[in-house]
Amino acid sequence: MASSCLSGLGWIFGLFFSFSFVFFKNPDSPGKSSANVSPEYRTAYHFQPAKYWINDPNGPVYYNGVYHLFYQYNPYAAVWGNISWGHSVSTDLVHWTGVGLALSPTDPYDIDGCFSGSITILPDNTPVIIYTGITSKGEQVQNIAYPKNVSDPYLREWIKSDSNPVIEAADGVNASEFRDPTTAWRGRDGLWRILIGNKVGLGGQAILYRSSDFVHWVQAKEPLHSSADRTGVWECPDFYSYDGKYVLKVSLQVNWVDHYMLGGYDEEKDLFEPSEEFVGYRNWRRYDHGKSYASKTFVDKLNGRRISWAWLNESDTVSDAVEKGWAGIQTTPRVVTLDSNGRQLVQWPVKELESLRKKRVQLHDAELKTGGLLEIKGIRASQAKHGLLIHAIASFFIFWITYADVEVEFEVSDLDGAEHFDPTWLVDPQKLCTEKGASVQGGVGPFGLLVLASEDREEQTAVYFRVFKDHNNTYKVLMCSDQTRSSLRTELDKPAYGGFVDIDIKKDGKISLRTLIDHSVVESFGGGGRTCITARVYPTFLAKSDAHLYAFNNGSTSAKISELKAWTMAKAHIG
Ligand code: DQQ
Repeated sequence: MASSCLSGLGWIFGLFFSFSFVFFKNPDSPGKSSANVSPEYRTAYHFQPAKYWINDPNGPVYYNGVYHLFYQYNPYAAVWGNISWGHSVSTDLVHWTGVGLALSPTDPYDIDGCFSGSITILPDNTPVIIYTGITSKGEQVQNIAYPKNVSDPYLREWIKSDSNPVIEAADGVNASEFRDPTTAWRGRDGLWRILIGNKVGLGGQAILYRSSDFVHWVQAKEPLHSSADRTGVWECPDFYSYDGKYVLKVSLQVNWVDHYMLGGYDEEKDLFEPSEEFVGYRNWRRYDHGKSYASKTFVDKLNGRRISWAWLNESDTVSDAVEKGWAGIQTTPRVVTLDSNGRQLVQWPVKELESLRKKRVQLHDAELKTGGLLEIKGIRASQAKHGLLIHAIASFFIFWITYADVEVEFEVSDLDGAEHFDPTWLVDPQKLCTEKGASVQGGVGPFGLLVLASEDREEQTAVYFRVFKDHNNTYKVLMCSDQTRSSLRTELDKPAYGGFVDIDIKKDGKISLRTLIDHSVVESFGGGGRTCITARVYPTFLAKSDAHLYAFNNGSTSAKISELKAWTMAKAHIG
């Protein structure tokens, strides 16, 4: 509330001084805290409930005109525990209303937690939840629940089945790592199939079960897929297809990353076979190279698209979470498609999010020379720094960038100066981003954005690209999201995330970046969503003053912003 009042005041202030853009919040104003627990860190449009802890998205579904998002929730504290299913509903995927708990740990088969699971809509149009319950012995079993009243548009109350648990781990199956059932699909034989994530040896597997009635389940002889690589348990499996190409996603605690394989599915044998380039855990791709985990997709029947959510964990400390009274948020809902080259998935925020876009700043053909730094704000044509040349500008003179949506296209016509590429770098792009930070001069790049930056840029999150040339004269594009300078606080988790972007920079000459900035979130999509990197950041200055946004180039070759559009965002109703 305080922040929206201040934002209104800022507008008036900005209108008055027509060319000044930054407006300051009074550091002493009520409700503003300089402490680590400022309300400024709560998100404006990334989903989080009104209070307390959340983790995995569960059972997302579109049903009778309403989107439902369930999530792992602690209804008593801002730390993991008492795991229940929170439940919020929406008609547009942007504004959300909490409708209470769908599942609570009340029965012998889930008394120690209602863990993750999914929803399937049965042929008679009844939605059914299948989820993992933790028994008092710590065993993981699978349970089902139905809406108490399917004519309640919000499906507020859920009744657990008398048949629970409907699946218990068979002899020889590790019952303490046996969880997170998928949405079911039906085979040609009419039987339902689900997958359950499991650990086997040091590796993992997706165990397949079949059922004719959703209550009685029989384990298939073979898992849908398994790996002896040291992946540990496969959490939150997800399995779906695009025109005959199948995706198997698993969430791995070994690195807290969602990995996926593309491949084929033999429906007769119920076996998934990864394509050659996805064989071996090291060759699995990542949904997101940052802090994003336990994702789950669903089919939005209304718009014929597949949408994914994922949990964004904290980078702040547990004691701060307790003091703030909340921890954990969700990514924006992202449409997931298969790239036209068939080699990878592409993710993009749902178009509904654009309804929050307000004031826009736009730039065309702005050249970023070596060392160039351009502040994105209400810009005057004379504003040039460090060799920066602005050919054309458009403008609003006030811009609120604590929560914003930025789309930019960088053009690089001269690739001759690209640094030499060492193929071993493919193994660990995060290490490469750590070594080659935004201020380390390169050949082509680093160029990109500095977001959530303080006025003196002591605090900044750099989202940027570097282009390398390998011995075959082909080019590799690295994307980084560097948190190392995101906050002056040292106790935060502040890695420099990285991933390669699968585009042909020589042919295209361009690379796009979209970054969703939301108080303590920087969610970035490189190359049209081919590479996604999400970060949680807690700059100290945000408690007292507003954020700045810059474009920069620290390469020895010029880059151009062919187009930049940045919108301030309205606050969504979330909770
Ligand atoms: N979170 C749930 C589990 C799942 C894990 C527990 C993944 O069901 O395996 O809160 O984050």
